[in-house]
Formats: sequence, structure tokens, C-alpha cells
Amino acid sequence: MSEQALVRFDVEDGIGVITVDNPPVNALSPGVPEGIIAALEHGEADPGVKAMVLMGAGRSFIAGADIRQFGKPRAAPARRTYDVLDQGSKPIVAAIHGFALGGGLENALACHYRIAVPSAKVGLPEVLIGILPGGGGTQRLPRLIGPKAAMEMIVSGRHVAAAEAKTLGIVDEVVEGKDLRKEAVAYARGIAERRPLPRVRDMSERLAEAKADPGMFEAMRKSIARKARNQIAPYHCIAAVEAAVSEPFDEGVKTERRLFAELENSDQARGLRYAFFAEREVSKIPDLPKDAPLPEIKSVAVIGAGTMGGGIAMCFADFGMSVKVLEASAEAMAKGLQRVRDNYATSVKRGSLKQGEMDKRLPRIQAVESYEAIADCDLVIEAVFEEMEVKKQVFERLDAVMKPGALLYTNSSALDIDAIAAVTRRPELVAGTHFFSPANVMKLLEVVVGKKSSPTTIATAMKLGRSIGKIAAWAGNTDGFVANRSRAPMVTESNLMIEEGAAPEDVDKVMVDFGYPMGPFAVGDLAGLDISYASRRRRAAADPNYRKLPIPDRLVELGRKGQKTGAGWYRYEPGDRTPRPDPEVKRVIQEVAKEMGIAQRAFTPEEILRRLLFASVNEACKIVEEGKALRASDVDVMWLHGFGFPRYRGGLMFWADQIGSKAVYDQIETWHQRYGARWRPSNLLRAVAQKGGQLREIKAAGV
Ligand code: T1G
Repeated sequence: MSEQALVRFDVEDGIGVITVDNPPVNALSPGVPEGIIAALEHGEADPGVKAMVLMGAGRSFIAGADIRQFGKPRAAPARRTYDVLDQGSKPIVAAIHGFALGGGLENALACHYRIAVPSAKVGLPEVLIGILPGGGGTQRLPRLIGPKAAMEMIVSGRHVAAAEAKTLGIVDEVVEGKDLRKEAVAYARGIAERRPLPRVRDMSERLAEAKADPGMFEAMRKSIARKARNQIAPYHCIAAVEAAVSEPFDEGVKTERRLFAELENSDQARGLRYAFFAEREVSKIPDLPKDAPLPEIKSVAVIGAGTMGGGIAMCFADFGMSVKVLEASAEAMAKGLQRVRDNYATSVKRGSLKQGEMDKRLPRIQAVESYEAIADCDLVIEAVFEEMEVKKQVFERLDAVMKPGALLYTNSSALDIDAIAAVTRRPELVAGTHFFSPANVMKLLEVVVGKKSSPTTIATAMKLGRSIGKIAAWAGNTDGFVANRSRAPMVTESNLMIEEGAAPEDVDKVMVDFGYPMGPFAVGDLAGLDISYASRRRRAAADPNYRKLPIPDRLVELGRKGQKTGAGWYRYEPGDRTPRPDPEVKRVIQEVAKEMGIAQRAFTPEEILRRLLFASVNEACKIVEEGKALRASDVDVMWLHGFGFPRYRGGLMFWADQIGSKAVYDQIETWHQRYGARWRPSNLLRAVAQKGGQLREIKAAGV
């Protein structure tokens, strides 16, 4: 598109209107800044123009710089829009609808006035992609709303609704009218003669707040220490705002640009940009165009009010949807609803939910007593006991009762979707919707595709997931589906390394230092060791070649089930969840290793990390190779949102690419020689390694 098409300029009754038109979000892609500057110069030169308006076409103002351009060589622009806006002789009004984010808000801050519609949102979310506002935002926002409020917005990257933006002082007026352009032209006419022009760069009164509270910057560093562990961008954001207080504006802008340059091509910024786009790629599924018509979902039901069923019901209530819940008994229902009330009450107590919001959400969860009561629902999610026979009975009943066309989803975490679909007369309307526990917290939703699931059934589940704030990901019907199947080898390796002499606390420390909130053994104690114990026994009974794990088995048989029994891999003081290494565990490890004749040895942190993660990288390649995942980047999204993989490392496969596919393959082949079949390298991994390709780019055939 020509620069002009990306940015339009027209004059209405003495007001120059600059309209950015770069769908879908009016990003500042190449040509857009140039078009804005050309329009500003046009307005400046036209004596008939008394004032100007900057706005966006379509659904938004400007959503920021074009993130796809980062990391690519680009010439520094001769002039930046922020400077041209600043230096103009005529007042400019930013008229905001949709989003004004990043460079979009920075352009608005360089204008003289800002108005917004009530539904508009503004923000400086650059920290979320590992950088910082690089268009003067760290220097202007503190001047407009004070350094403390500015720092909070910039370090959190949060979006601020128009009403709060008005209260903070970011926007001058929230306009209710339906026609923003009309409101903006009228507003511009109202201020056209007002002088001096209110240039944010010249406002320094609010900066004095830092003199009254000089500890604000150190306090911010302390307050983010846990969440921002290992990360650099949040601290650079604080430093940039400090410069706004301690340096003149133009010096502060230079400091901002120096700090920005240190971040743009860092591994963390590259990883976070990759995660941003991978999360958008995951919503695209083959066989179905993005805008294919889908059944409208107006009523939903959940079968089962246990931990998962209650959590799933909360997901719908949290997003304003009523949901019917059916349980086998009144007692189980009462227990389930009480758990929901307790969950909400905990959030209210923590301050993350207002009581009024809780009071609105609870009534949306409606207990029912019969299948007939849900017969007219458009879809139902089954969340009963993880036992095939139980699920089959439920699906037979659902198929018999639910109206024709109703979609039947199962929350099973591993059972065969085809076997469940086969008991119904509508297998094309059956699929898996696998929520991760706790369902109302974890964002990952695996949409598991049965052989007969129709593309519409899958796409409806994906869309439903997004409508309740989930990251919905396509998953093939394989044991453990995609997320858990790709993680299983990591858990196996962690247990086998314990037999070889690694201590649980050593393994956990490696993973926490890597960026996980907790290590796998502490997670096991939290979840309960008896759960995995039961599934290992089921697997051993079904498969004579199944490799048993005697150490965790023996811990459970000793009654050490984790936090709930005060001891598992670690011991726990009463009322204290801090995991403490326990000599009893060391004794069990040595006892089992001796029985198994396994020589004990020391491990380096790097070997522990690579033994764990390479096992899963290999499995992820096999899953994509079998077509059970569409893309390796989908697996990365699952690890970010299902397992707490540190986001600034991009994802499992992105991280592996930092080491290089050939080095990963060579190491796996070495372990294949040493440890045998479980380390057999994926053919796809070998092929990518031979070409020196990127693991994060591999896709299933035909994707
Ligand atoms: N650059 C490039 N593409 C973008 C983009 C961006 N900033 N924002 C969105 N897209 C694409 C996205 O990949 C998707 O593409 C489509 O637009 C719809 O996005 C100088 C340096 C605005 C809240 O971080 O938060 O400014 O998949 O699905 O759910 O200081 O997009 O259709 O091909 O997310 O309605 C700062 C990032 C940049 C905003 C809309 N700005 N975007 O959400 O749509 S750095 C951001 C978002 C910067 C300055 C600095 C969201 C949204 P496709 P979507 P949505």
C-alpha cells in the first residue's frame, strides 16, 4: 500500500484529520510513521487548518510498533513522529478508540490533547515482549501522571481503561458520542486557539513526586523481584523512568533509547516476541477457514462438580456465561458448589476479586438434578471420574438426552476420544476439551481431535476456549494428548536420574534457576505422589515391559504422599509448605539403587537440565512427526500456559534452538547409545538437525 493509503489526511471545517488505516490493528508498520509525518506537514503548511486530529480507522487507534520488524536490520528514521507532533505549531488531538498501545500511546502522548471513547484501552505493554517504550513513553508518561503511576503502568504493561486513564490524567476527556470523528473535530475546534500548546515534554510538576518519595524506584525493584526473576526488561523500565526524573527531557530520551537498544535483540526479547506470535498461530487450524460459520453457543452444561467440573463451571461464570452443572448426588453437588464458593472467597480475601463480582458470578452456576434439565443446552463438557467405563456411561446418556446438534466434549486428560465418541450416534460432534488444573486459573485448553470429530466441532471448541480467556490448542488423540505426552519423558528422566545419584533438591534447583516457579519434585509433592503412583500401577498392569519407578513407588508405600501427608520427596513442618530435604528419602534412594545395582554418580546442573528438557524436545518432535500436534510452536505455547515454562525463554523448542538442533540431536543420539530405546531420536529431529534447521519451525505434514 502506498504511504498515503496507510495514512489519510482530509480537512473538515478547518480541522485536519489524520487517519491511520493499517489493518488489523493499525501497527506502525513501515510507511505508517512516514504517512503520519507527511500528513502533519500538510496540516502545518495549510493556513486553513487551525488544529488537527490523529485517529485510527477500523477497530482501533494504533496498537504500537510493528513487532514483526524487531530484530530485523532497519535504518533509523530521519525524523520520528513523536518529535514532529511535539514541534508542531498547531494543536493536535489524539482521538482514541479500541487500543492505544506502545508506540500508539506514545504518539498520543506527543499530541497536545487526548480524548477517548469509554471502551478504549491504553497502555505501554512493551515489557511483555522484553523491551521498553522506545518512543518517549518513559519520559512523557511520568510527566503526565507522575513517576510512580507511570512506572507501575510501564513495568506491568497492563491495559488501562478510558475511565481510569482519565482519572490518571492520560486522557483529557472520555467522549460518549457514537461518532468519534465528529466528537474529535468538535473538540479540536474548541481548543484550536488555545495557547500555549500543552506539550507533555514541558510538564515537569508531577516529577517532583519523586523528590517526596525517593525510595519509589528501589521499592518497585523489590516488589517485582519474585515475578521478574532472571528478567532484564522490567529493571530497564524502572531505570528509564528514573531518567525521566533525574535528566532533562532530551537526555532522558537518549537514555531510553540506549536502554531500548540493549533489550531489542536480547534472547529474552526474542523469546517473548516469539511467544506473542506463537500464541496467535496456535488458534489457526487446517481444514477450516478462520471465518467459517460456527454454531452459536448460548447455553452450556458441565457434568461433574468435582475439582475439575467446578473449575470449568467457574470459567464460564467468570466470563458472564450461565452454566448448568449436573452431579450424581445432591451431596456431591453441595460439596462441589461449596468448593466453588470457597475458591471465589479466597480470591476476594486476596483482593484479586471484588465481593460484588463474586456475588454476580455464583448465581450463574446453576445446579440441576437430571440429564433432562440440560437437554436443550448447545454443548456439554463432561468432567467425571477419569475412568473409561464411567465416561462411556455418561456419553451414552448424553447422546440419548441432548438435543440434536448439541456438542459433547470430554475433559479427559488422557483417555481415547474415539472410544468415547464410539458409544454415541454423533461422533462428529464429540471432541476433547482438556482443561488444566486448576481449570479456572490455568489458561491452556487442549482441544483433542477424534477421528470423526468434524472441523466445526473442533473450531467451536477452540472459539469457546478463547471466549473464556483460554489459549486453545489443537491436540491429536494420543496417550496423554500433546502437553502431558511431551512432558512425560521429562518426568521419567527426573526419576531415573534420582536412581543414578542426583538428589531431588538438586534437580529442583536446576529447574527453579532455569526460571520455573517450582521444580518437578516439589510439584509432585504439591499434586500428591499417590496420583502418579496409581497411574504407574495401571500402566504396569497393562504393559509387562513398563519400566517401573521403584523410588516414588516406595515413598508412597511408606505413606509419603507429598504435602498432604507432611512428607513426600521432601519433608514439611506442620503448617509450612517449604520443601525440606529429608535424609529418609536419601536412604530410600540408596536402598533402591543398591537393589537395582545402579552405580551412583554426581551430575552437573547442565546435564540435569539437558537430560530433562532434551527428553521432551525429542518427544515433541515425535508428536509433530506423527501429526498429533500441528506445530512445534503449539507445543511451546502449551508449555508456557500448561506447565509454567519461563516465558522469557520463548518455549521448549525455542530454547532448544538456542543450543542448536544438531547439538541437541547429537546429545540425544549419545544418550540413545548409553541408555537405549527411550532415547531413540525422532526421525524429524534427525532430519532438521542434518539441515541445521530450527526446531520451533517444524510442522505436521500439510500444515
Ligand atoms: N505488530 C504486529 N502485528 C500485530 C501487532 C503488532 N504490534 N499487534 C497485533 N498484531 C497482529 C497479531 O499478530 C494478529 O495477526 C493480528 O494483529 C490480530 O492480533 C515504539 C517499541 C492490539 C490487544 O505490544 O496486544 O510499540 O494472527 O489476535 O486479540 O515504544 O494484538 O491475524 O496474523 O492479538 O484483538 C507494543 C500487541 C508494540 C500490542 C489486539 N504493542 N498487540 O488483540 O488481536 S512495541 C503491543 C496486542 C512498541 C514502541 C514500542 C493485541 C491487541 P494474525 P490479535 P486482539
